[in-house]
Amino acid sequence: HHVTKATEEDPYHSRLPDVAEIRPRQDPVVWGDDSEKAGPFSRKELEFYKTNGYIVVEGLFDVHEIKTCRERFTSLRDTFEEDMESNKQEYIDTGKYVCVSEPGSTKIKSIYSTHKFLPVANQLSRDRRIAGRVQQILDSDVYIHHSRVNFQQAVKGSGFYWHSDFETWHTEDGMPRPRSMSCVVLMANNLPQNGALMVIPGSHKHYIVCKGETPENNWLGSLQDQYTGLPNHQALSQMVKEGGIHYCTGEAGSVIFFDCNLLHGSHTNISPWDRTNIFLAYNSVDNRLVAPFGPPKPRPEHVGTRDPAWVQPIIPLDKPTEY
Ligand code: 6CS
Ligand code: FE
Repeated sequence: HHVTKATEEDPYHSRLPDVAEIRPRQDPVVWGDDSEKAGPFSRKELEFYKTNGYIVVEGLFDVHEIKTCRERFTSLRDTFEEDMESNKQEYIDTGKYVCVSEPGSTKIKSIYSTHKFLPVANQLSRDRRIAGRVQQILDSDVYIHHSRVNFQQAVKGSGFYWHSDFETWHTEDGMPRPRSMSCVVLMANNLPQNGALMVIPGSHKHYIVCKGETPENNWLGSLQDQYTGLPNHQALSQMVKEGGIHYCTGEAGSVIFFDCNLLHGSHTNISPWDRTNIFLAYNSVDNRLVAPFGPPKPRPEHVGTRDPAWVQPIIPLDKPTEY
């Protein structure tokens, strides 16, 4: 009976041994008072975001800015890839960056925490074109929950199965409410052919309680390939029946903004074109992490920051100097 009690107290409780269900979302998507919303997003764009759970803004960054950022990211990747290959590792923690390979390979899938140590990434995370829009949607000051450069490399990129980020962030990181969102800055053209992000429009209005307890130290493997906290076939069918599946395609320089509880995924990149993106997860300062709602031990700093220095409000940057 402890199990029933936990779900009643926590509207977003997930990963019990025997509960799989779809619950209504208990919180807003666009926060604050609609009538007073001024900012970079128009009313119409906010309405689209509220209904669909995502929006793509084309050409938010120009080609020169993106080229500079992409070169920095790929040279960082190439440095670590040499280490991965020579040491036959699938995981590198330098004390600053954390690099994760594709499952069963030494090709780099993601590099975490670039916003903390790489100047271009730090400025991107604070750029007003992004941070101003995030503040508008979340109606508060914000900080970065985690960041990663996702390399969906040509031929080798493996993608991710359908999931809600918030399901993991709530259960494993102790994020109280879905007052959080992500921005994906496209560093290469994203096409269906090279594994563009897929979303299920409208799915963010439902909370899918996933069956199955979280294994110990789940986080490590889950960054390569997620097996826990996944919607079952029935939930997936229902969400797709209601909202369909949309490819968030766009040219380099476009930005995808999406709600933390939107179901999304991507498939294998067997094309000859790299798909390089930076993923920035923002959280409201009024929604900082507490103890995890699932397993007792929270995930490490690079996936859910608790460092007092990094949970401070971002001050939007108007004139980036690094790109
Ligand atoms: O680990 C995270 O925080 C994010 N990444 C994955 C693969 N799943 C959960 C969440 O989206
Ligand atoms: Fe995700």
